[in-house]
Amino acid sequence: MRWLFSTNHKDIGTMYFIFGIWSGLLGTSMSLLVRIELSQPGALMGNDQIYNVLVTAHAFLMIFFLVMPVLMSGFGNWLIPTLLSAPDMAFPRLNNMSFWLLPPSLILLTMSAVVEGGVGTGWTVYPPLSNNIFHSGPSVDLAIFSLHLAGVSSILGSLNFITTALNMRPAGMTPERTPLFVWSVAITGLLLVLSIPVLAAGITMLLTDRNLNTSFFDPTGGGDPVLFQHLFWFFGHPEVYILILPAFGVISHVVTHYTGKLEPFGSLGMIFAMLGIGFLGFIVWAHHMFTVGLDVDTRAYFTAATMIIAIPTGIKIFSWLATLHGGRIKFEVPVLWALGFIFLFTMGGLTGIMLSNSSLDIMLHDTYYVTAHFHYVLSMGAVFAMFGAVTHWFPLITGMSLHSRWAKAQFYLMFIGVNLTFFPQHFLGLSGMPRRYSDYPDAYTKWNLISSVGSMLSFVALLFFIFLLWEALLSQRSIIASSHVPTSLEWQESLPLDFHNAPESPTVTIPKI
Ligand code: HAS
Ligand code: CU
Repeated sequence: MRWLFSTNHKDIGTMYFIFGIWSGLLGTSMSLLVRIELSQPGALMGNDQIYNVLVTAHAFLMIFFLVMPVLMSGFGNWLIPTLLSAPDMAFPRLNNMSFWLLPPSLILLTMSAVVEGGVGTGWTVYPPLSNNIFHSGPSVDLAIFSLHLAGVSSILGSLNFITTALNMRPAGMTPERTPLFVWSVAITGLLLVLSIPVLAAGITMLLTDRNLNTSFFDPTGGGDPVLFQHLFWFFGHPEVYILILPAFGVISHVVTHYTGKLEPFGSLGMIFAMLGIGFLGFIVWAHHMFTVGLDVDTRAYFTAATMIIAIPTGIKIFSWLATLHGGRIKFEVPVLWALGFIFLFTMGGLTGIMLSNSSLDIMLHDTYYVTAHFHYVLSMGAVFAMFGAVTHWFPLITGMSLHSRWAKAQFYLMFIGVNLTFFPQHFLGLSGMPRRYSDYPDAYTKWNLISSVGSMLSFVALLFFIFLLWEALLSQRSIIASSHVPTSLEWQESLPLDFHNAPESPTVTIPKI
């Protein structure tokens, strides 16, 4: 059991993976219950609070306990020291502590769902629904403490990644030569350090409103519930870029690797694009609040500022396409995930641009159109990148390789499943079906049924993927025969011995993994 206390970046990365897989499965089971409830009109659970608790826990689990731990912390831990050829993270013991703050946070979250009525507020925890009148009992308090712990974990992890990226680069690896995944995680860390404290403030004020008779968000005491929305979304919007930036880093590496190119197209432009997305992410938050009664000038500003994000994001998309262009593409399974990512993330991005129009958003807000938008950028963006990363770096991490043909079949199954699930939700949203309800008029039945069937298909694909991981570990297929991704040990041994003390030299090679 000593590895539990390990300060080694690979051990800690692996612990994040195991943790993320576990909470991802829990989150998936909740999404399936949601889709079963919605597969036909009428009540299945017969309890709307339970339905809302499932929706809330699903979002928290997927965001804070699957995508962030796996994509940022898991792959960040495995790859960043390796890409920098550094011996470990800058603060190895802090690294272990960042991880170990998460299990208690997850325990608090699961407790919040099972004690008393559970948290049925949605992941946005808006008061007045989340105050002690509409959510009496300890559930919301437990969820707040869970977020506090996860927040501390994220801040400490971010400081570690930022410091490692700044200080542990080998001589000669100038910032613009630093690999894009390292940049993406460092920028994500910066976003977290700047945004989490604002969430912490908001939920702490909610905690005191609930328990200590303050009235920050209570108009009868001179407070304002809209203040909570501002605090939440000042965190919440950067958070969505926190989920997608490490995915961007992964996609850059995957498309470069399998096109046989030495570096991605427009590497410097991509660095600035990510910095631009990170900065703009902080000045667009009220596009989530167009219906609260913002004046028309404020709405015009937030619409315009939001649309500008299409430019740096477009730079990313077109740089990946340019990297693929003219390359000898080796169609292994990670490329399929990357191509799927580029196509479907762009679709999700375009519906985001639609939603950024405040006039349209007043109609579309809180409908399934929003649900479709964010699942395209998350389930087919962040999660596709995660699959891309797992399939690409599986040999590096385990020394074994996945069954290539079956893995391709698994991709196509998942691709069909998620599109079947989420594409119809655009139609439901455009015809006015609100999100976060457990029932709907008969007119919405067809697309809901198709969506539910899609979710079952995705679940089968997920089980297939777990089988693939198991099969690969069992098969002991050597990576030498079937893949050209070196293990990290091989990679480190292939470095020149004096790499760390090399004089500043423009010819230093960027590790290409
Ligand atoms: Fe979003 C709601 C707008 C990106 C996640 N988003 C959400 C929610 C989540 C989420 C989770 O303005 C729901 C939160 C909740 O629970 O309520 N989003 C955008 C915009 C972008 C965007 C403009 N979102 C993301 C990413 C996410 C994410 C990335 C996570 C991974 N989003 C919104 C808005 C809402 C919203 C509104 C609130 C809706 C409501 O009512 O609640 C952009 O970053 C997307 C940029 C990407 C592209 C594609 C590639 C660019 C190319 C360049 C050319 C394109 C141009 C545009 C010039 C644009 C290829 C042309 C325009 C056309 C329409 C053709
Ligand atoms: Cu946003």
